[in-house]
Amino acid sequence: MSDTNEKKLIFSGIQPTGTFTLGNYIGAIRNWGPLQDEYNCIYSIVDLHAITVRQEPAKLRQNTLQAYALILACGIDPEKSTAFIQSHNHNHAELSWILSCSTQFGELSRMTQFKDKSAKHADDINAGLFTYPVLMAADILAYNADLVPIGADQKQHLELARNIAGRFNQKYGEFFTMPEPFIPKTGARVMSLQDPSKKMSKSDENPNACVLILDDKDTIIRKFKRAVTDSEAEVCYREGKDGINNLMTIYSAVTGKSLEEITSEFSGKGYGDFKLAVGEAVADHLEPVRSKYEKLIADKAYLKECYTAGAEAASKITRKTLSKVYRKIGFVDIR
Ligand code: ATP
Ligand code: LTN
Repeated sequence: MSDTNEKKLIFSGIQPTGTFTLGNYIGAIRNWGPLQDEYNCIYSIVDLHAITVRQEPAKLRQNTLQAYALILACGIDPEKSTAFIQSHNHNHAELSWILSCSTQFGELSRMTQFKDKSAKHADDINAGLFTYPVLMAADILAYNADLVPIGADQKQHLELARNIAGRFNQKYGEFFTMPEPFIPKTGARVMSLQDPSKKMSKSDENPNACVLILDDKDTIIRKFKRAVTDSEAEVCYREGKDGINNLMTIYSAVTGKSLEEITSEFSGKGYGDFKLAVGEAVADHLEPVRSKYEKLIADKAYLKECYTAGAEAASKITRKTLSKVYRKIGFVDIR
């Protein structure tokens, strides 16, 4: 048996709904690259998910290419991993239909992301927004993924994917692998810089609430300087200090320093010094990503070559899954 077959399989996805935030980066994508040697990794730009909220077609196309270039800039090596655009592999949508017949209306109604997004897009509570977690389950189960690297906000969706897999296995016999979440210890939930009780999100209307990974150094420093904190002047991680806790988490994630080390580094110093240090550390950390991105986005032919090969490799795996699923369900074989 080849080495490749012994490795566990990882799948994750990210929506092309805008430039990635520092939250997406720390909570998800930056963890993807280091997994490539130890696991078989499959990463997708999930454009089918993105259209659950209204998208302007030209902008979606641009965001999808940008997102693809960004994951490569963040360290995904298309020679080591399979990196593709979700709509290029039709098997995801097909399996999603099958799995929706093993999903209960009640369990979808309990999804907090559905509640949040339907409150935010009250004029367009479409069926796709409701069934979104079934498509996410299909993304994962189509590859029989063992591990799914995600931020903490996606844990509920992953639990649902496990329930759907379990129900299918119970009905038709053991088939799908039970996927496990892979959530980072530091930075699993990066909060908004303007309202630290809310998660940092690409779709936030307030541009000062989130740092984008393509923001330049001055912009990053300015956003951190304006970050909402408390009226004390003590840099320490404590309940009730959500703003400072968030900045400490971010600083720890980009410098590797522990919370204790950060507390002693800034003891006797004010929030101004601390915010500036966080801004500088984040900007320096993101600089190589930004310059790699600039090169990649200028080379559309290379990107096309990568996502075409990625889609072929991905489809090859999922075609097999789907034909086994069809047989299990009792569909008539055409061959
Ligand atoms: P949108 O605002 O369009 O809903 P989003 O910013 O929430 O998008 P997604 O594409 O839904 O981003 O998420 C991609 C990955 O980033 C997921 O694994 C998700 O858990 C992670 N993630 C998103 N926001 C954060 C955050 N604030 N902190 C940590 N991880 C996050
Ligand atoms: N639902 C996720 C994005 C996503 C995903 C996936 C993540 C779609 N399919 C499969 C991991 C595995 C989100 O909104 N962040």
